[in-house]
Amino acid sequence: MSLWTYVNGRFIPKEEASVSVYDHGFLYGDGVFEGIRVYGGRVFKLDEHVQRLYESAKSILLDIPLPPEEMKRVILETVRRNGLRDAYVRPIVTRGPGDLGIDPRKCGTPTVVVIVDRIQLYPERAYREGLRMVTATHRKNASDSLNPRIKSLNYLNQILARLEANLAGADEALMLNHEGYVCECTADNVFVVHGEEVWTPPAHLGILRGITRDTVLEIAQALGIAAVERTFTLHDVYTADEVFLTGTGAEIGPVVWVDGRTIGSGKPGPVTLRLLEAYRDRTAREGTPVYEETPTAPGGAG
Ligand code: PXG
Repeated sequence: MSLWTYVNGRFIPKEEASVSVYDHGFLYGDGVFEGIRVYGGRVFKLDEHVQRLYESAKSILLDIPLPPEEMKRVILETVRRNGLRDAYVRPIVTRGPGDLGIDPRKCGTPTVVVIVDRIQLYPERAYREGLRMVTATHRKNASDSLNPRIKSLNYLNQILARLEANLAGADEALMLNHEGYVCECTADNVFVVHGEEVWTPPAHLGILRGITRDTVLEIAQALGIAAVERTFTLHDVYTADEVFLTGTGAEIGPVVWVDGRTIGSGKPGPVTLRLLEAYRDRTAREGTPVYEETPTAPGGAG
């Protein structure tokens, strides 16, 4: 059975869902998006993702033509139509169709799309054995050029870094800012463990403030693990006891190798695994219900 995609108020089979080639999202990457997970029939961190979507849009002066509460209803309805209990949701809002010039005043109505599908960011092996990562030569976009806090459709910066990882045969790329401080990976935030402490770069360095990152900081606090936002360099990555990355798709991914250096024991570490277990526990229990609270959902398992 085909999946249904929401496009500007209508539900369309995935294969037929499309937007105009004059859409400025397509022509110029002029738009914003989110990546959300559904676990066991509940949308995890729906409010946080919708809030970030509207903040990204506000920052680029893009008026989303429906209020946030309506967007939440559309997201829930799109998941429901697909009958999935475990899924990945991708809301996208673009400047809409315009002419071939870049002037956004030529764009009439923003395009609103919600895709529901599945995603696997890293192979299963990566979670058992850990990820291998290289530092990209491409630095993060500077905050005063294209602020990485905006989750925009302009992902070339991250894609160029990801290509470097692919060329090196690695699973991920680590990105630094222009001062050489560690920022994040191509679609994930990064954490290092040093002794009793867990560090992650502060948002003002020029990163996307990940919702998984915030959840992990919260979980660490609840578990009595000292987790702090801190500026650090590659040296602190190479000498860490553990390194892991966080993201909606990846959840918590252990990193065991960076630029030829083995991290800690070379295996996923105890702090990473403790946090991952607690994270999975939350995703299994929390979230906004998609369906009436019945034991089985229409359409079967996701
Ligand atoms: N940094 C960047 C640059 C990102 O694009 C994250 C960090 C993690 O944020 P969240 O809120 O997901 O914890 C992202 C997330 C996915 C996926 O499925 C994520 C992103 C883009 C494409 C897919 O995890 N961005």
